[in-house]
Amino acid sequence: MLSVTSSGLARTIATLALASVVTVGASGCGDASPGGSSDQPSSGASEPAVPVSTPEIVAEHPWDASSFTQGVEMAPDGTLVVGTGMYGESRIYRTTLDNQQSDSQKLDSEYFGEGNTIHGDDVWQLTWKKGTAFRRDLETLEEKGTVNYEGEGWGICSTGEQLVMSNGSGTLTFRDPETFAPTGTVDVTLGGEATSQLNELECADDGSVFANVWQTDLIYKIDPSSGEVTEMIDTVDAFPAADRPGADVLNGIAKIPGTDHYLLTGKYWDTAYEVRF
Ligand SMILES: [Ca+2]
Repeated sequence: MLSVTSSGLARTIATLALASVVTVGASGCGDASPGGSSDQPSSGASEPAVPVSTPEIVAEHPWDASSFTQGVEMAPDGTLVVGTGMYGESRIYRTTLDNQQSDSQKLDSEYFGEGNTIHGDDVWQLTWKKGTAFRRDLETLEEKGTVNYEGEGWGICSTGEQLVMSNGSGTLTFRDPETFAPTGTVDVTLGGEATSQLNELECADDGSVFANVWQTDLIYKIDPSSGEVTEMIDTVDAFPAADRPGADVLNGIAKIPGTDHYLLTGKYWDTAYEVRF
């Protein structure tokens, strides 16, 4: 997870992923009306397909380019809770859309921070390989306790009733939001094929789960009851890698409550893009 991905590789992977599931391009879908998505691409006889859309950028916000962004979620008060990675640099902090930061809590150097989510008055923050999740107070982000889990921690979101967690594979794990105990799993599939490297997550109001796909410019919209990817959002043209030299991959998705907008950013990005899908 440490490698800095070249934009070329990301584009190639994204292109391959798209080519494998659609038979026509997504061009012409960029002007989709708010909340709308692209038309279903026509499908070949044996080619599975899901709709592909491109995000419409409605605003740009400053982002801390020193943040190896691993998780982003907007709190009810409109502030953002941001978790970052890298050994010795991992932390969690609160920020405004104007990048006014507060409540920064550093992780011990043995931990590589990963995704985070808000559930009630708690924030859950994952770590990559330690099998440790931090439970924090939403108001202060101070640690309230820890729990252990099996495997790696990548991304997490709360549906309000349960937690959904990724671990670098194509399988999502559901967890009890109070105890963090696993309650089930679902294998995520795209056109019937297995997926992998699901990363930062966001639980949407309609019950679907969005997932960044690590090392690509793609976001999957997932039906967590079936595991099926129902739509792909291709950001390659919206956020050209050439516009952010030195930055790493897309990794950060947060809904803006009360709107149909989402915030998208990435590792070492200096901008968070407010978009509609
Ligand atoms: Ca998120």
